[in-house]
Amino acid sequence: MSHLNETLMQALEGLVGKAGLIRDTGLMQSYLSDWRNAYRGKAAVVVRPASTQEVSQVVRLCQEAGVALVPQGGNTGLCGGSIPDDSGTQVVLSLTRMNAIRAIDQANETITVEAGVILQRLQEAAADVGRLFPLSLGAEGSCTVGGNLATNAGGTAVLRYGNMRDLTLGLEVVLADGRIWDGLRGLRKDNTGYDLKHLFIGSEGTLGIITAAVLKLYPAVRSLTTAWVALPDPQAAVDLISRMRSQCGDRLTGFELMSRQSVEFVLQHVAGCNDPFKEHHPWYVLIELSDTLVDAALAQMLESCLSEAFEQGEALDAVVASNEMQVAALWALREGISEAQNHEGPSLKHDISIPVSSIPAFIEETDLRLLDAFPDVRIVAYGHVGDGNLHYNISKPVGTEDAPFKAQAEAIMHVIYEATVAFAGSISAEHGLGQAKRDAALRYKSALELEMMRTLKQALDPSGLMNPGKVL
Ligand code: FAD
Ligand code: 2HG
Ligand code: ZN
Repeated sequence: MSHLNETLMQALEGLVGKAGLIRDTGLMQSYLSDWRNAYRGKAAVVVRPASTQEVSQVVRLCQEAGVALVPQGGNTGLCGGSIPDDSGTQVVLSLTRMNAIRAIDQANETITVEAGVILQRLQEAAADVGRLFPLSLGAEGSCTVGGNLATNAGGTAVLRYGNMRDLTLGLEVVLADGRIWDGLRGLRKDNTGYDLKHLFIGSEGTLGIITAAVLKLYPAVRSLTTAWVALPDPQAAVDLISRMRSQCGDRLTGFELMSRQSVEFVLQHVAGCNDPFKEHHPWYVLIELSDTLVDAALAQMLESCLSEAFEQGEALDAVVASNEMQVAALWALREGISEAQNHEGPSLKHDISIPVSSIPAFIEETDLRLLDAFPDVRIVAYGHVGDGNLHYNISKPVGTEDAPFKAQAEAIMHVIYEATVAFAGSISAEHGLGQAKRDAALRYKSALELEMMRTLKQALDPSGLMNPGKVL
């Protein structure tokens, strides 16, 4: 049963029409839990406006009624940021009907898109005009530009192109009081005071609703070389990426590290994936070199780096993909890890970042501490090593029940986050805080940083109705 007063419900329906309102509890379900089913809430209604004006009116109506809003895109976030609480009083504001590509300016190398555009569609629209939109992540078939912006998403191409913040020139935002801020400027230089767009990027829906963005385009990739390399340890990955960066420069566009355990899960659970090597190795990296030139001699460059790596003992074995199918097969081994880990029961996700140089020591020390305190848990460590970003995830010991493992989640997290902070790292590299890491952030961010964040929240959302309970 809905907890929203009928007058507000009627007003919302009058605004967005029947097609834009979901009241049926059954139809609402996919908006109320996340991809892993780790977070579940209730909502009074799901509203799906189709234009910025409609978003503005929805926000105004909810403000007047004192009703909280939870913005949602593709609902692929990993921290429960898009999931309402269990009061049943909140309104889920889904942006998925706002899915127009508004403009492409080829000379300015920009594309203007609405918040509900699926990332993959944005990549395709860029490709259609011979350009690249470089943000790339496993959920790209269902996550939206609004969610990418609100979480400042990273992914596998940050090494070369940066994260969503780096790819954004302008924003259109509906503020908490319903006013529309038109900041859709396609300027690479604009020093007219505070750069307001950066407040909303990474704010996880707690400061306003992002409705559209002007994003940067890059030249299309015309040559590509992809390799899967076995390594003895994480130090070899750090040495190899350093070698490759200095020899290949910007052509190094992907460098993903995976432990054997991570790959093992994919081989077990993701259909069609095969081990490229006969022997098991402790660590692997997936390397991608790309260039805008058709004939960029990438294969020779890779071969030269790898032969030095073999000489130095950094690499143990390597395969280079020789066609598109093989490239896809190697990426499937990497991108399948999240899904595969779901098949092994509840997973504890720790999306941490530390300086790249500290990765080997972090892994060695944290593995030891963790296994000392929690023998038999399975460490599923992988990530975007060039960004210093590890997904240091934990799966329960084989053959055990979920409940005792879940009861240890806090203590396990404590070991990992204490180590992260000891290595001058961050407890959230690319997934945000949502509801999952809010309390941890309160512990690990400085009092002054929290005070400045609260000041901004108070200034932009004085009644606290924008995604309450998330981030702060
Ligand atoms: P949602 O999950 O719907 O929302 C995420 C947050 O943004 C919520 O707080 C929500 O309230 C807010 N929000 C959504 N839309 C708006 C809006 N228009 N205005 C204001 N706030 C809004 N993330 C990475 O960074 N790198 C990865 O490599 C990566 N890989 C992933 C792989 C898989 C298999 C999965 C399931 C997720 C992965 N993610 C990754 C996490 C997730 O996909 C990204 O965070 C993505 O950017 C979220 O987009 P979304 O549209 O699904 O947002
Ligand atoms: C990735 O890099 C994503 O694959 C997901 O950021 C990480 O599921 C995870 O923990
Ligand atoms: Zn990631």
